[in-house]
Amino acid sequence: MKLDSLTLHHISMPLVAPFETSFGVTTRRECILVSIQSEGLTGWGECAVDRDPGYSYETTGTAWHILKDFIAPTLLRGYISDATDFQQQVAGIRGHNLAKAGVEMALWDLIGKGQGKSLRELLGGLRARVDVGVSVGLKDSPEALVERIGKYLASGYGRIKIKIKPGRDVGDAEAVRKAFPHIPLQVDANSAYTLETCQILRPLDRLKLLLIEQPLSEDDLWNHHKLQKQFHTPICLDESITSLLQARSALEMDACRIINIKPGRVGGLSQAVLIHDLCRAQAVPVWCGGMLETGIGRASNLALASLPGFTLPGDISASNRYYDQDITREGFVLDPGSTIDVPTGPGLGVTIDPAALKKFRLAELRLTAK
Ligand code: OSB
Ligand code: MG
Repeated sequence: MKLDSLTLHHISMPLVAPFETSFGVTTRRECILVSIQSEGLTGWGECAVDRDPGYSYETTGTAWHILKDFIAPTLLRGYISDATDFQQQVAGIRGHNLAKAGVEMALWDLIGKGQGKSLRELLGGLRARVDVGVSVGLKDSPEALVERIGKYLASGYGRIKIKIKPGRDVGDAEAVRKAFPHIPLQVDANSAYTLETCQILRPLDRLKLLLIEQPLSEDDLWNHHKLQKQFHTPICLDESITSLLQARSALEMDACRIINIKPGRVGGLSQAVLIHDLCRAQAVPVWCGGMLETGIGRASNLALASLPGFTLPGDISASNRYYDQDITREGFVLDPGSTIDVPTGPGLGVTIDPAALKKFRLAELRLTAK
C-alpha cells in the first residue's frame, strides 16, 4: 500500500466513574487515535496511552511526538505491505510500543477493509464470542467494593478482577471472597510491591484466586521468579511483558505461569499473536488485558481474544462499563454467559461517530506523503 496521509487525533473522554489503581485515579481517558488514508480507504487505530506516565512511561505527549516526528515520516516515505513490514520499518525507533501499536492497528483495519475480511479472520481467531470479566478499581472501603462487585455480578459479569495496593490488599480481597465464595476472582497490583513488602500478600494464597497480576516492578523478572516459588497461586505478568523475548524469558525462568497480553504494551497485534503462539505451544494460559479502550481498541481486543490460546476471560467489558458515549457508532454489550460478540465487519468492524470525535477531540494533525 501507498499511504496518502496519517492523521493523529488527541481525544479525552469522560469515564462513567473514576477508575483508581495503585498508580492513581483516572476520571477522563485520554488517548491518541490514528487514522490512515490509503487507496480510497481509511483505517483506524488506537494508541492505548494515558495522560500520565503511571502505567507506562508513554503518555499522550510522548506518543504524539514519536508518531509525528518518527513513525509517520517513515511510513509516508514509501510503501508498506503488512504488519511484519511495518514492524521492520519502525524497528529503528526504540521502544514506544503503545505508539507503534496504534498505527499497526490502523494498518490491520485498512488491510481488512481492502480484502473484505474481519480482523478476527486475518488473525486466525476461531471464536465468534469471547469470555470477558470486569476490572474493578480501588474503592473507599471493602464494603463499597463488595457493593460495586455485587452490581457487576448482577449485570452478568462472571469474572471479577480487583485492584490492590499496599494497605488495601488482603483485607479487600478477603471481604470480596467472603461475600462471593465461588466467583472467579483475581487481583492486580500494577507493580506496587517489592519482594519484601510482598510478603504481606501471603494470605491471598488461601483465597483460591485465579491469579495475582504484576505484584513487582516491570523490570523485575527475577524477583517474580522468587515470588512464584513462594505462592501456589499463579503469578501473571502484565507490565513486564513488553516483547516476545521478555515473554520467553519470563516463562523460561518461571517468573509467571499466566500472561496478560495487551497488544499496545508489546508494540502491536502482530507481536501479541506471536506471544499467544509461544504460550499456546507451552500450554501457558493467556488472556487479553484492557486499557479502558474506546470502541476502536475494544474491537481489536475482541478479535485478538478470539484466538484459541486465550483460555481465561479478558478485561474487555461492555462499552457502558466505561463510557456513556463512545467514539464508535457500535456499542459492545454483555451477552449471557459473560461474553461479548467479536465484530464481523471488514477490518475492525466498527465505524467512527464523527460528532463524538469532534466533541472529544483536543487536537488533530494531518500528515501527508511528500
Ligand atoms: O493493569 O490491567 C491493567 C487499565 C488501565 C491501565 C492498566 C490496567 C487497566 C485495567 C482496566 O485493569 C482494564 C479494562 O477494563 O480496560
Ligand atoms: Mg494489569
